[in-house]
Amino acid sequence: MTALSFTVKATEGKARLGRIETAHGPADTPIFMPVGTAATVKAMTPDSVRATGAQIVLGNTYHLMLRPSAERIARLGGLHRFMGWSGPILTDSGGYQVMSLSKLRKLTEEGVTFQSHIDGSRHLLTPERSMEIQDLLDATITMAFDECTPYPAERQTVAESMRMSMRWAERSRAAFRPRPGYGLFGICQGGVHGDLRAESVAALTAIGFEGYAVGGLAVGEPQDEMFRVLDETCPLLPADRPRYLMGVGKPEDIVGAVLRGIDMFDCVMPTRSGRTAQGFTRRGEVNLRNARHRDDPRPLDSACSCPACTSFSRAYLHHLVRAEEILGAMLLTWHNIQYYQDLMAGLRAAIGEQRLAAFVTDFHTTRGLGDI
Ligand code: PRF
Ligand code: ZN
Repeated sequence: MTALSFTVKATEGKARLGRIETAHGPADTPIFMPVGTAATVKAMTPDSVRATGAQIVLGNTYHLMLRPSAERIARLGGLHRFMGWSGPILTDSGGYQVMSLSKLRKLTEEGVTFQSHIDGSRHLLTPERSMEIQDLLDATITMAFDECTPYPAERQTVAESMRMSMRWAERSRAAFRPRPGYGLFGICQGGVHGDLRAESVAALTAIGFEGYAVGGLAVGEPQDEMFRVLDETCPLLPADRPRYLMGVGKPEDIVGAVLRGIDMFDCVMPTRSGRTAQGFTRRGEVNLRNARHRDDPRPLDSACSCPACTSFSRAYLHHLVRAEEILGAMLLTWHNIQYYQDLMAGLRAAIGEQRLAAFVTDFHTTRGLGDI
């Protein structure tokens, strides 16, 4: 076995049904990967994450290097054993989280120096150190070290940032230790500029990666801008490698991106909003804190098979949220991840049966009806 492999099983338009085979098992695409930043998908046990149908979870270089450290996790047998998740793990490379979370950061050609948001300690993250950390964590899928260009930005700033990320991509490839069933993904940058995106894809494909991510999107640009960038970028990416849209997104963003040829997604939305009383349903999002739920004996989403929906009422979930009971966050997180996994399973089945267009029409129609 060489690096992880990817097979496209069916297509409909630009959408693809595929399978990634890795050292830690398979993953069916289009896939949504729950975020497990600090070696835990917040409020979920690994068994419950698995029960939703999730096949890959995310980890973060930035958080884990600061606490409990990559070296400690390596001594304890790697991230899979440490967090009790035996399936594939994808780790982000750290640069994005440094820019959004740390204080006093300084970016140079070498990498980024920053102060921890936890204790103020100083650290250096370079492409080489990021590869070393992700190797110590035993990440199934390692992400190249990049800079997520802020939005909006001057075209010249976007171009220079993208070109540095491409030099970092080359250093990431050189420092990555290949292993059977593992892989390194490059990350395309270039903001909302089609020609810069094309230059970035050319640089990445010349280096060669097991998969290709589209970074630098979902950073505040309108949805139609994001979709236009995907329209222009996806056709340039190698057809035989998985494509990952980083940090996306809302259900309608995911559906639109699958239609444009994206295979992989991650987002804090289902987990984070589960802790702030937001529940995703087939008829749109509902806030369980709202008083309209307090006497409602019906399930959150009657089409959902999760414990929150099969064992409890909206009134009970409302009560848990209002009383700030931990179970409220647990049940809503479970439900939201289940919703995202059901959406992905629906998309995969539809592509496999060549009825994606009808599936997408129904998806938008049902959401348009609104709750109740
Ligand atoms: N780069 C990396 N991680 C990311 C992004 C990126 O551009 C984004 C952009 N939405 C989310 N996470 N390395
Ligand atoms: Zn549910």
